[in-house]
Amino acid sequence: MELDSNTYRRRSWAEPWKIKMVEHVKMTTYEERKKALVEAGFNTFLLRSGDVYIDLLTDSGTNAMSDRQWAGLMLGDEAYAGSENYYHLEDAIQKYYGYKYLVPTHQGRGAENIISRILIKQGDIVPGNMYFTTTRLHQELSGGTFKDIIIDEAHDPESEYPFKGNVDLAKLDALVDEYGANRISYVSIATTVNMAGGQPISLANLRELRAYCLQHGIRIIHDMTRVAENAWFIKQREEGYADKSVAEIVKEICSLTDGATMSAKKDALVNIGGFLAVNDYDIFEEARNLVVVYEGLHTYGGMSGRDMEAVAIGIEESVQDDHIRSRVGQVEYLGNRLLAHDIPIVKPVGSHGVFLDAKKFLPHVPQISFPAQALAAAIYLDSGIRTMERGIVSAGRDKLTGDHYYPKLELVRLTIPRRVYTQAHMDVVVESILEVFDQRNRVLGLKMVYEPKYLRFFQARFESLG
Ligand code: P61
Repeated sequence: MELDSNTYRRRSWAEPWKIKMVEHVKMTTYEERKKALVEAGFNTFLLRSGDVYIDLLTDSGTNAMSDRQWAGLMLGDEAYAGSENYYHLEDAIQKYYGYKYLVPTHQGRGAENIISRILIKQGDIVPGNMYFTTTRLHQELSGGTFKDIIIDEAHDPESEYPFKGNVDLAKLDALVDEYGANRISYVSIATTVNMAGGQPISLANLRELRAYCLQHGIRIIHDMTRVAENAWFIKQREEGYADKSVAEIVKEICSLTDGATMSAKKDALVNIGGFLAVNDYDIFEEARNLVVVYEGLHTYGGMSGRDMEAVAIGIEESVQDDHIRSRVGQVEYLGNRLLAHDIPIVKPVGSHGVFLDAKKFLPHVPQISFPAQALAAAIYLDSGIRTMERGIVSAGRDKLTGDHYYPKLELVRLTIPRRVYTQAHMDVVVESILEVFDQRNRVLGLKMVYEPKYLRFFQARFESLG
C-alpha cells in the first residue's frame, strides 16, 4: 500500500516525546492565594513556588530535560580543570552555532558582564533591537548607553509585521552620524526579542545589518538565548527558507555575527548554564582571563561538569525541527485561543510566551499605577497561575534623569516552559484569563512601596490601591 504522505499536511504540533516522570503541583484556595499575594507584595517574583499552580513566570531554567540529558548528568567529569564535558560543549557550539571559541559562564548575565567589560568604553553607545533588562544593565555598568534601533512596529502590539525583531537601519545610521562609528561598541542583536513579545529578526535584515556594520567596522554581538525559536519563524515566514532545516538556519544566523552571549536556560533545554562564544582570538583571550575573576576557571565558568554535559546534549535537541515546531506550536495554541476570545495580546504570537496587552486589558489603570503588575497579581489571585510583568516596572528608571521609563509596551508575559505543561494546562490558562477579563473593572492599580536600585522588578513590593 502507498499513500501520498506529507507529514506536516494535516498534523498538529503534538509533542515529539512522551512523559516518563511527573511532578505534582499544588491547587490552592482563593483565601490561600490572597494571603500569599499580600505577603509577596503583589510581586509574582516574591511568591513561593509551592503556592503556584501553573508557573508561567518564565521559560528560563524551567525546562524539562530529556532522558538523554539526565543520563548525561551521570557522565559529569568534575575535574577542576579540563573537564571532558567542557570539550563536548565546545564541540557542540562549534558544530551547531559555528562560533570558534567558548567561554562557559554560570548563565547568560555572566557572559553579558564579560563581553560588556571587554568591548564597552566609558561614554560608548550600544545600539540594539530593544533592550533586555540584564543586558542593558551590564552595558550601563561598563559605561555605555543603550539605544533602541528596533523597527517602530515592535512597539505596537497590534502590528502583525512578521519580523518585529528587525533593526531599522536608518536609526542605526543616525547614531553613527551623531556619535561616530568608533563610539559604537557593537550592535547588540537578540534572537528572538524577548521584551517585544518573543518576535524574530529576519535573515534578510540581519544580512543588511551585517553589510552596514562591515562597512563601518562595527561588531555584532548576538544574544542567542532563543535562536532556534527565531530560526523556526524564519523557516515559516521568510521566502527561500521553507526547505531549510532549523539547524541550518541557526548556523546561518550565527555566521552573520561576531560573537554571542547565551543563557542556555532557554533554548538549550537545561536548568542552569550559559556561555560567551566569539570568533576573535584576542577577545577570547581577554574573556578567558576575565572569566576566572567573575565565574570560575575557563573550562567550567561557574558550571559543574554535569551541567556542561546537559547543555551540550540540549543544544543538539534544541535545533531539531520536530522539537521546535511543537514548542512554538504550543505557544501559538494558547495565543490563538485567547485571540479567538478577543483578548488583547501582542501580535503575532511570539516564540516563548503570550504577552497580554495590559493597557488595553485595563484601560482604566494609568501606567503609573502599574497596570501589568496589577494584572499579573489578579491572574494569580483568580487561579494560582503565575505570570510576569513586562512594562513600566521592568523598564526601570533612566540612569541620567532618574525618571521612570514609560515603555509603550505594558505587558503581562505568560511564558511557557519547554516540555513541561500540557494542552489541558493551556486551556485552564485561557479560562482564568477570560475570568479576569470579565471582572477587569474590579482590578485596580498598585502603589510601589519598596524599590530596589538594580533590576527593581525582581524584588519591588506593592500595595493595592483598593
Ligand atoms: C526570562 F525578568 N531571561 O526571560 P540569564 N537575554 C535574554 C534573556 O531572556 C535573558 C538573559 C539574557 C529571563 C530570566 C530573567 O528581567 C529578567 O541566564 C534575551 O537569566 O542570566 C533571561 O540570562 C539573561 C527574567 C532575566 C527577568 C531578567 O525570564
